[in-house]
Amino acid sequence: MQRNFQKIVVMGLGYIGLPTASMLATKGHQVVGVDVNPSAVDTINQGNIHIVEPDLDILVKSAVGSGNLRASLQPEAAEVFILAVPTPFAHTDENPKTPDLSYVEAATTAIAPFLSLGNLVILESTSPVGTTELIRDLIAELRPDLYNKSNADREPVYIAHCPERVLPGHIIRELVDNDRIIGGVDKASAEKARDLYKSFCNGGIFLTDSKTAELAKLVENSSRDVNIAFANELSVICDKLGVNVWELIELANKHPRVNILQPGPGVGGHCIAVDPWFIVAAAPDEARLIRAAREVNDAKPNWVIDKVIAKSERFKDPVIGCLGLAFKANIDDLRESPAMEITRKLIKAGVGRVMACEPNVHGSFQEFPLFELKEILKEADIILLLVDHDEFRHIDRELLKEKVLIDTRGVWR
Ligand code: SAJ
Repeated sequence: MQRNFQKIVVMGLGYIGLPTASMLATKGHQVVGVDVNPSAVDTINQGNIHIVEPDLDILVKSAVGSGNLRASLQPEAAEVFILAVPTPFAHTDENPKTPDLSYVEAATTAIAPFLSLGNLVILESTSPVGTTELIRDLIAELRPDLYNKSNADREPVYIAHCPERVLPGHIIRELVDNDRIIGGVDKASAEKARDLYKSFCNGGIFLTDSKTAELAKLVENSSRDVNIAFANELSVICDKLGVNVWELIELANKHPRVNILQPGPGVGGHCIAVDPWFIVAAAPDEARLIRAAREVNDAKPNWVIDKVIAKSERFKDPVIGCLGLAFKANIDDLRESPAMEITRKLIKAGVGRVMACEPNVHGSFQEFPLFELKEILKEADIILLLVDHDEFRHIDRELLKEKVLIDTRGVWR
């Protein structure tokens, strides 16, 4: 039977926090979602969303409409606290690829005054090994009263890591269906967190310690990164040898034990392009393959740019149409996007007139002008397909006949 927690505070209402908070609310929990962005808080309280993700609008509307979800700028007392805040790079001078835990620390500091014995604190953010223990230590430092010897026979503050695993574009389904790993700073913490996830998760729930859970998440994304790097390396080799990489991969994948992923313009997003570096930062001499894969994937945008420059040479005043800016198909997320990097660098290089199009970005976009697809199809000499959005898959091939095509996603193979 489902145990109802008295109140759940979710810190961070982004791509993970908002779906999780809404899902918990639709399962009958009282949820307060907290974010530092006042406009996001207002939007959510009106039952609307500030990010693009299929079906999230319906979920948020229903969660807010039921009265079980409300958004706020401030945390408050609750039984459960879920931290779903960003863990980006620190961008220090000596090492630009070290993890920045300042958002995790700020969220922990913000909830600390509201914590009571018996509360459960869950870290969902993808984090370097040791972060959950760091949260425990920070809480102990900020709230020594909770760790008094006189509390020895009372319930402790439970602390666990339950790394998010959902795929942008399929978040709502994966939130329910995916298996989850929960790592506690002790066994009781992991068990307590399991009760919460059981209330909405149909997948298996597997308990371990917090460090193993942290590394498991980093390893999942690194495994995908290494596999994409293999595909990207193949695309460069194939280009040199005059072989169609898309056909090659399709044929190689007919082998029962081969499953090569797809090449692209590089690897983007705030996860796969970031998380492997957390392993490299922790074990720089040992993580050789993981680092090499990152380097292969990070080199791909410049390789694409060189291709565009080479193709531009035959035009006096080339017009280059860049199709897509998001980091992958059918989403609006521009974070760490290779398509953005390529477009930006092409503009800076002054190769020609660059016309970019991103159908999922609505409203203001300051950095450079955006164009409608049909304008680009009319004016561009070179069409550079950077993201396999549905809109681009359905382009009438007749309209492309006279163009130079550079297809980084194999849509027009
Ligand atoms: N990509 C390729 N070729 C492929 C697959 C992906 O070039 O064959 C590129 C995409 O275009 C994109 C990047 O890789 O630029 C990452 O896209 P993705 O769809 O592989 O992954 P994300 O970043 O959207 O989500 C990943 C997922 N992790 C894994 O699949 C192991 C997701 O389950 C995680 O929850 C998410 O990272 C996260 O938040 O950590």
